[in-house]
Amino acid sequence: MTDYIKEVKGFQLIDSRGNPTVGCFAITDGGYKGFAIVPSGASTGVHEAVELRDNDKTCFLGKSVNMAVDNINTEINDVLKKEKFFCINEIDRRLIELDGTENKCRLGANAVLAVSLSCAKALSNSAKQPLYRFIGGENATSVPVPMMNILNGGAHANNNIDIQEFMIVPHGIETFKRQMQAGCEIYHSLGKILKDKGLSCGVGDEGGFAPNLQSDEAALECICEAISVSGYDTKQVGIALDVASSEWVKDGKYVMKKSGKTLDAAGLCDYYERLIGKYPIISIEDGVGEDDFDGWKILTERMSDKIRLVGDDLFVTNTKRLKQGIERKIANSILIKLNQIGTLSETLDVMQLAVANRYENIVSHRSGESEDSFIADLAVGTNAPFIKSGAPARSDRVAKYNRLLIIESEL
Ligand code: 2PG
Ligand code: MG
Repeated sequence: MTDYIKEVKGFQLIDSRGNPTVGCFAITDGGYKGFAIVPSGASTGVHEAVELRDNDKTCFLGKSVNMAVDNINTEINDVLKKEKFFCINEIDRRLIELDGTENKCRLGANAVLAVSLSCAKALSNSAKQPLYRFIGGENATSVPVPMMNILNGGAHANNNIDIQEFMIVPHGIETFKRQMQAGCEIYHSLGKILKDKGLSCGVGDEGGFAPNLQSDEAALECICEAISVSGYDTKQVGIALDVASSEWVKDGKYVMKKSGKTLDAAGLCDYYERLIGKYPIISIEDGVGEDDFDGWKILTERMSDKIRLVGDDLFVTNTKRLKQGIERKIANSILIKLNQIGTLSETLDVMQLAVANRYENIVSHRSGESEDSFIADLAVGTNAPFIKSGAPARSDRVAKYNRLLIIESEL
């Protein structure tokens, strides 16, 4: 590659929740551009890379990101301008060095990631390659199955449901195009079922419905009904849950605030086993808390031969955390979120480590998103078997699915 990054320029933009976020333009010497907007989580893991916010209560309720944007426009831009970078690994390595902290809190993981992703896009444009090819080369051949979040609870919705995400997974249907069709049809069926019951059809942060229901199990009942009235069976369409239980941890127990239940890790596993026996659940994410390694051991020993056990807050897209998990033989899948670690290269490293150890990669959006569809190309570039990007509705969510529809037609 002969082209190099000439300049980066940061902006404060707005995310899908109405909060400020960081956007960045990168321009190569040859005039090719790349643009990226970083996402932001609500149920963030304590071990994630840190996004820099101004904490000025008079501005966007403390959430403005002017310092992160300034870091791009001064320190980072100065370095990139002075030292010519032709390749994304080198850029990421230099950004990590420049930040100098373990969790990117000095420059801000939001600043660092915006630069990393926009530079990757600029270099891929310069190489005249689609982004997924730039990431994965000729090996990038498969489109992931979508995990579509059609009912929201937990920290993502103002309702009485404790489980954060109820996702439908059309894993028994061929082609992404048909999988999306099934997702949309089931989403609308669910909306109708809720409406007919006189329940709210308002949505949560990720576009899924957010009704008040009798229980979390009632949500599963409604979803199964929606799958069936849409003409699909449970071999074609399964269910994935992100229980996001790190949010429930209190004094060594799991307190489901909304329903008022308190359980220990073994009790939670009993609960999940009962649900798995009754519903077509194929995957549970963050079944126990991010630092509850004993709980993860129980969960893994009891359920890893039956379903996917996904570590999100547990692994935070971090090679060191995944290595610990591999050594302890806990979980069997990993959620991949670029902003948990802060650069493209580190994300690719952890995905490789996962594959080498037979953990499945599930590429993921954040609950605060934008029109940026980078993760669609990331999933194809790495042949990830799954992507979760929220409901098959709302532009911030479908931007990724639409990109995958286009990529599938190219492949
Ligand atoms: C999760 C994500 C995305 P958040 O927990 O998996 O669905 O939520 O971005 O709020 O951490
Ligand atoms: Mg999660």
